[in-house]
Amino acid sequence: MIQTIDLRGTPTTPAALLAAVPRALTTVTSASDIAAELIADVRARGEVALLDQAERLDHVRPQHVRVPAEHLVEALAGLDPAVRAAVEETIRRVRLASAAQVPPAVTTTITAGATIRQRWQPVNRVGLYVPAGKAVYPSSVVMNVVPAQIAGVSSIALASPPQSRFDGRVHPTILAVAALLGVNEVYAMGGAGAVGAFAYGVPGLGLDPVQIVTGPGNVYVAAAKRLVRGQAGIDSEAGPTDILVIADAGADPLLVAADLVSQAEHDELAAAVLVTDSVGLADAVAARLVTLAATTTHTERVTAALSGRQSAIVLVDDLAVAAAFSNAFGPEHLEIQTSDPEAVLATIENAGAIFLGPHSPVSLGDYSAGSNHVLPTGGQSRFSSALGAYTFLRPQQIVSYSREALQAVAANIAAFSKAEALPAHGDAVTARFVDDHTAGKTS
Ligand code: HSO
Ligand code: ZN
Repeated sequence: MIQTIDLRGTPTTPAALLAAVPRALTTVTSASDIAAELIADVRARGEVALLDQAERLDHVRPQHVRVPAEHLVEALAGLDPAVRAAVEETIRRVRLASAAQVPPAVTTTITAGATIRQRWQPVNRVGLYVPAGKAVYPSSVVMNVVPAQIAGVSSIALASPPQSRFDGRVHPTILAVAALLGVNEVYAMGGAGAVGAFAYGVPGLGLDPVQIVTGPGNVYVAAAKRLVRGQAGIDSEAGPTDILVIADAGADPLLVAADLVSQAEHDELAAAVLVTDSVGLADAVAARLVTLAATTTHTERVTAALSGRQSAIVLVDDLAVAAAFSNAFGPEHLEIQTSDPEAVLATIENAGAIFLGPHSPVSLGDYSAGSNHVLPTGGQSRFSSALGAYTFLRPQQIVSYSREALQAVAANIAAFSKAEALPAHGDAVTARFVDDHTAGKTS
C-alpha cells in the first residue's frame, strides 16, 4: 500500500531528496475569490451576513451569534469528567511549557548613560478560530488559548461554526473547554466570514477587531487569513498534517507503524513518512501498516493518506542521509527512534516539533505532553515555528540616552544626515547643544 523509495547509493541533494516525496497540493489561492466575497459581506452587513452565511454554509441559522454565558455554563456542566480531567491536566502542562516562551526584558548598556531596553509586549486582543467540520478538536482550543493567556493577552475571543446537530449552537465540548479556560467571548460563526469578523470587527455585535487571528480551518479559512493579513496578524497557515519518523534497525516496527497511522488518521492528504537505513525495519513497518490500516476506525482515510504520493518508506544509506532528507522535507512532526536519538537530533535543522525515543509519540504531543500541537505544516518548519506565547508578543526597543551620551554621537548623526540629504535630522540633535536653545520656551 505505502510506496517504498530506495535512495541507497544515489547521490543526493536537498532538492532531489524532496522531489522523491512531494507533499499533496492544496488550493488556497483558488478559494480566495469566495473568501473575499464572504469577508466583504460581513464588513457590509455585519451580524445579518454572519447569520445568512451560517444558514447557507453550515445549514443552520443560529439563534445567537454571540454565545450567551449560560450556554457556556451548561456545556461545562455536561462535560465528561474524564475529558475534563484530561483537559485540565493539559492546560496545566501547556501553561508550564509556555511560560518558558516569554523572554525576559533585557537592558543593554551601549556606553555610559546610553541604554537600549528590549521588552516583550503582548498584543491586546486575539481571535481564535476553531473549526468543526471533519473533526472537532477541543485540544486545539487549549493549544491556542493558553499561550495567549501566558503572553498576557488581555482579550481573547473564540469563533466556531454553529452546528445543526446542536440546534445552531457551537459544539458543546468546545464551549466547555472555552469555559474551563475562562474564555467567555464566544461566537457561533464559521469560515471566511468569521475570520473577516475578527479582523474588521462587527460593531452591531459588540465584536471589536482583533490584532491576531489564529487557528486552523479549511481552504476558505486559510484564504481568508491570507486576505486579512496586514489588517491583522495571523499564525502560520495550517495545511494537511505530516509526520516523519527517522528509525534504525532497533526501532519497534509496530510502534513506528502505529505513529504513522495516528497522523494519517487526520486527513486523506496527510503525509506519513518513514526514513530508515534498515531494510528489515522498512519491510516490517510496511507489513504492519497493511494490518493496522485495515483494522483502524478511519480505515478509508488512513489508507488514502498512506497510499498517496506524499507518504513513503524511504531507504537511505545511513542516518546522516536520513537527517538530510528530514531537513529538506521540513516535517511538522519528527520522531527519532534510533539507538542514539540525541546524536541524530544534533544533525536536525528543520522540524515543527521533535519527539525523541520510543516513549514520546506524536499523539502524546497532540494532547498531553505540554508542548504545543499547532505546528508549521507543508514544509513551513524550514522558516517558522510552533505557536507559542511568542506568537502574541512583540519585542519593543526602548531608547534612553543622557545628554553626554547623545553628544558623543552628535557628529555621527550630522554625518549621516548630510549623506542622506536630511539636514533636519542633524539639526534636531544640534539644537540640543545650542546654549540658548531654551530661549522662547514658555514654561
Ligand atoms: N496532530 C494535529 C493536532 C491534533 N491531533 C489535534 C489531534 N487533535 C496537528 O498537529
Ligand atoms: Zn493529531
